[in-house]
Amino acid sequence: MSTVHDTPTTVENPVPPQDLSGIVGHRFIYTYANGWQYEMYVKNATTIDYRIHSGMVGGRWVKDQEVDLVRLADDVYKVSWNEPTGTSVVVNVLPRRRVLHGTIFFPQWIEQDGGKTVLYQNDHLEEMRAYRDAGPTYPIYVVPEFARITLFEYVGENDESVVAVGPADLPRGFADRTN
Ligand code: FER
Repeated sequence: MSTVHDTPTTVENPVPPQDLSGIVGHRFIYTYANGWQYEMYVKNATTIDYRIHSGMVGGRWVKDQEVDLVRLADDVYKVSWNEPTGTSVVVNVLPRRRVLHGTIFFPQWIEQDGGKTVLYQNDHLEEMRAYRDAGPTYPIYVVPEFARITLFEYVGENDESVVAVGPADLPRGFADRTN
């Protein structure tokens, strides 16, 4: 997490310094402007675990989702991925500012019946891919929202105990803890 200014980028080298230590190994909980509450654990530079505490698909949880994670600038990270359900997600995270912006791109079958994805996805991967392939996919339901990060903490990399149970099986008030 460099605090000095980065060297300007060029056409020949458009990639800014990729120090991901300000987000890798961290867990954060955030509430979108539409009221949906999410928790993300950046397990390592290519993998997240997450739980959805409330909202359209509240109760859903996922481990070992492969993502693309980059640092755009000081305190600005972007996480992008595509789910086995067909949903695509792009999340911009500004940890020190406690600002986050997510854009979720839901296929139409989830807008129509999101409950089919409210489960521990890892036990249903083939089922989710079958729903994805059956559709309907279009029109995509795009949900772009800002969120406030209410908890941001370092818990270490590759710790399978950080996200180990579903949202319903957490201690009462777990997602309300702030720092
Ligand atoms: C997020 C927005 C959406 C997020 C995950 C999703 C972990 C996943 C959506 C889905 O597949 O249902 O901020 O963070």
